[in-house]
Amino acid sequence: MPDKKKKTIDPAALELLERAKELGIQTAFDRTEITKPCPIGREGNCCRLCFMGPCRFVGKTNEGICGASRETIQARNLARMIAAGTASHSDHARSLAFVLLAAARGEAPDFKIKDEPKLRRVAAILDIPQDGKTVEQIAEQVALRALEDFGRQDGEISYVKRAPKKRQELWRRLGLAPRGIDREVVEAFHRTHMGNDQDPEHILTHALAVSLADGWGGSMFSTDISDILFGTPTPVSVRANLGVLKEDEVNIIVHGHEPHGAQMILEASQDPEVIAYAKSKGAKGINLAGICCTANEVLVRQGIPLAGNFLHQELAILTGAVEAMIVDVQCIMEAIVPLSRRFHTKIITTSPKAKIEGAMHIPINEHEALSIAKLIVKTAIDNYPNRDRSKTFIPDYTNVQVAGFSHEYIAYMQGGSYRESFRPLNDAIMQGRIRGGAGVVGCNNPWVTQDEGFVYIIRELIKNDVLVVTTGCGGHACGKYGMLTPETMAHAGPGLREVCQAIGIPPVLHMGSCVDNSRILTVLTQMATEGGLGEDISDLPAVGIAPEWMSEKALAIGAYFVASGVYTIFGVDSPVGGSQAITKLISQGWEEMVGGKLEFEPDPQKMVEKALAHIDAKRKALKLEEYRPDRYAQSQSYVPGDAFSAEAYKKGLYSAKKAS
Ligand code: SF4
Ligand code: MSK
Repeated sequence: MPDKKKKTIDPAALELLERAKELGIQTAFDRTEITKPCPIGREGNCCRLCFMGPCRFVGKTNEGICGASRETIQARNLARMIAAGTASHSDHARSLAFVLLAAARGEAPDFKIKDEPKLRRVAAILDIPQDGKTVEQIAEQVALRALEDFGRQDGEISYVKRAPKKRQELWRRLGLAPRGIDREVVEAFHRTHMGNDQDPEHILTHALAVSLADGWGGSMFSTDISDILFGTPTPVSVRANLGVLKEDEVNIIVHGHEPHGAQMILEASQDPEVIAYAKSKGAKGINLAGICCTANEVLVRQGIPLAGNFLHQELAILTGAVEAMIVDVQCIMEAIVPLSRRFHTKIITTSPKAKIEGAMHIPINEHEALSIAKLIVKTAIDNYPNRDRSKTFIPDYTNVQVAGFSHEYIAYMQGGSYRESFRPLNDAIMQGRIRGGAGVVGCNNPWVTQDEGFVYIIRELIKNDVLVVTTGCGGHACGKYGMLTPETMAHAGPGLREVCQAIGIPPVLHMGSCVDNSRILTVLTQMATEGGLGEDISDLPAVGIAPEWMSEKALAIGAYFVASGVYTIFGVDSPVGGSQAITKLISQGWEEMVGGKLEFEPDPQKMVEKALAHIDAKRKALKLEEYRPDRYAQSQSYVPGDAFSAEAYKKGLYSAKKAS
């Protein structure tokens, strides 16, 4: 198990964990210490795929009762995790496709096409004729085309053609181009049933195809349809951390992943009649904040403040100041329901796919979404008088963040609507001003110190002139410590800082939720096709890092980055640590096949070293100017670097400032 020195670096979390101790309440941080995960299963050495087992591969045992080898069961376990992650992202996309379809047909009156230009761009990619069609007719065709890609039985999913040409050809040659999203997921579960596919390499090659059905299928459709319905993100300035909760307002937290319910909750909370109702109960107003990726969805589009990342969900309830936590799907801990009973918080589940025993269940459907959302918000308001002020403790920490860098905005910021392109970014990399790029993304995991990996790795990367993009709970981590502000450029290397100064951006760009990792695929494709950096994603000096991963979705994301040609490093521990052969297959083996590889490295310092070595090797292969850290060292910083200061690091506060 990783050697963890402290639970979190977040001062707000530390204060609430202290409070939990005083109240005799356990959180995931404590349960990690109490629960003893099975060390055999943790490193992938357990098979429970049939009832002759479970078969545990310990000591000299190298085969299960059916004779399955250690490598076969390791491959099956990993493939199943990737398939489950793909299913989750993709089913999220399916929900959105149905919302878009209902909106287009006038069956969901509360949802509108907010971003018509995006709709038209997506329709053009899908070869949907637009002449003489109304916006609604085009939207209907886009929704139907997305749904077709779920049920497609042969051929390939529509967005394969969005990848660089060379990559498409490679996928077709290797049989990796996904035929249909559901088909690839179902086949993964079929192949890994007892007594079926028993060649580890064959199983894991299909796992790559499954993951591509996520990245270039489900996730990419999620991003596109959310943009069409709710707007393509552009930068917004938002406050982050638990200090965003208010003493004198009804605090409502949205948590989970899907945006459409949260969007309706937001609209309901802004309704003058609903606000008046809140005032009639003694509150000054309604304060909406978010956790996990539902937060990201409303943060990057509507500037809704962030209460925290994955490990903050219990802490938010511990403040005693949350009237309702409204949850949809994914990453919701069952523990929040018993915890909520210690306070007055109501947990309200809103997805027909996810109920929690003891929680209120008020499913939101697209046909009468706003009226249901108003009912939910009024339920929270009715709970406001039940808040026990003697139990309320809101840690006074927030920080400013700028989020909302969609791939469209990244192109726009490099030239405006007059000449938007990726040319300036590519040129900066070719000249060595920017050494390379990194996506530092993913979850929190209580097995490692919350946020520490993100902060350390990103600080080191930008210091070494690596431009960073982030999503998911990684984005939240950056936001809490002030790393998403333009001032952070003061801590970047001189070359990267010059580019940030020229464009006016932070060196760390928050691109959205977990499904928005698909935006990173689009950025990488645009860089690969702009010219000067090779012809394929695998040619780029770029890496992916998930320092604190925990979910199956993270593995699906990692796998689709690898299959797209990206060197991807995961922290914490390896789920295939029990087999050297599988560890080698997904690193060296996959690199030979698709140009990307997956490695597990728990030490953040080593992750940085590996990332920089890879970036430099790719620069060399492209025959780019050698990266010289001293070359731009004379460039001046006119930015004070207040929010993300070295002093704050020394104090261990990581610059999380008191809201006051
Ligand atoms: Fe054991 Fe084979 Fe059944 Fe797995 S499939 S539990 S290895 S008998
Ligand atoms: S919410 S999948 S903990 S990033 Fe997307 Fe965060 Fe990971 Fe869930």
